[in-house]
Amino acid sequence: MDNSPQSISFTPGDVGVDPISQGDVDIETYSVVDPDGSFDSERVPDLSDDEFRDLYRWMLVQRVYDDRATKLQRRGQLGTIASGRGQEASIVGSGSALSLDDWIFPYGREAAALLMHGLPLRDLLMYWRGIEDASRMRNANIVPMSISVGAHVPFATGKAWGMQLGDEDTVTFTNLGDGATSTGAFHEGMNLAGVLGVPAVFFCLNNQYAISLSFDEQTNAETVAQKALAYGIDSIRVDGNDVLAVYNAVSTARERALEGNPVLVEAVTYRRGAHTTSDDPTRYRSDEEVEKWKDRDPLERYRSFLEETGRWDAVDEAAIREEFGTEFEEAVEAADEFEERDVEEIFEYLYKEMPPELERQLAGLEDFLEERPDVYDHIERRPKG
Ligand SMILES: Cc1ncc(C[n+]2csc(CCOP(=O)(O)OP(=O)(O)O)c2C)c(N)n1
Ligand SMILES: [Mg+2]
Repeated sequence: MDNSPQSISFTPGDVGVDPISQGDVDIETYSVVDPDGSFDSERVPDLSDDEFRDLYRWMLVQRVYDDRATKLQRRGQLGTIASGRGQEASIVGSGSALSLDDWIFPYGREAAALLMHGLPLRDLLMYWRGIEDASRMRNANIVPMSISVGAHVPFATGKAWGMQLGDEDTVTFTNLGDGATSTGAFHEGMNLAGVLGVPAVFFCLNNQYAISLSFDEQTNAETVAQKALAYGIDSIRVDGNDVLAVYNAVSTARERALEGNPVLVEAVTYRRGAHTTSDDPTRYRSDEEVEKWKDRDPLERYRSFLEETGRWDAVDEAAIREEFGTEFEEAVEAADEFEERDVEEIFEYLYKEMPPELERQLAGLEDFLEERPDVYDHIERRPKG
């Protein structure tokens, strides 16, 4: 028998089947106020003068918070801090489009949104001091921050499922970064949200970097928004430096989510500062790039809108800075007064009752500290409340 391979007469090649590619989907980036300050009056939301001014106030609060918290970290009084500089419009536009009854799943940069939903400033500072107790997120419908990138997305879907089953008139609102959209958890959570039609809004602050990895290096997708379509979820791509556009986008997404259509919102923005205080961004991006985005500053753009519409004169920028500065100092003092905790506290929060494996680890730590009291001294010197 002849064992030689059968000759194949087919000629592989392009026979004219048209694949669908990402370029076939036209994704608009929604905006209201352009970088040059001109705006589309038909898209301006129906807010009172005070509400328009409040959006500015909260953006300024975010900026002052970032500056002051960064200084506090430099003085050794915070463990680290993830600044929202450059992303104020995304943070404030989204936070103000939510109801206080909604549940926020935060990821770390959205200080102003958490404060406007009731989180005490003291607790936010204590969180960045590494005080576990602050993760209780007192006084607010906010879950602990997801430091594990993207891991909160399935939980947000699950919580939204509970809201759906309980016939509640609320949504879950998840803040996540562009990097999070490359994790498995993001895709699982989105898929399930689509299948169940839960009241969930996923808000991606596409700030162009996941630490040092640029958006282009991280994904071949041209947008984050398109990722939703694979799961039968609607999406909105919005200029994340335009506070009114973000407000409109998230308001719309929220309404749709309440009707059983989860929505992914991609806010296109830029992380102007370092990833956290432990990062040096000059090692991986150019000054020109940073300058380009400085020209798209969200506060300046919104200020020009307020000027143009006759609302700026009643904004007292110095008073806002001073008032929040005082609040910040009081919050630091209150954090300093928080009862000191032992390092063993880190074992106490995961389970209601400590399981044997954690008990074993805790005993190991205690033995180690007994042998090496010098290490305990080092731990004692860490900043805390
Ligand atoms: C599961 C997981 N992998 C890696 C890290 C380390 N890490 C912390 S933040 C970060 C990048 C996050 O980027 P992005 O989601 O774009 O959010 P951004 O910080 O830019 O706002 C990484 C990789 C982590 N915390 N969790
Ligand atoms: Mg990012």
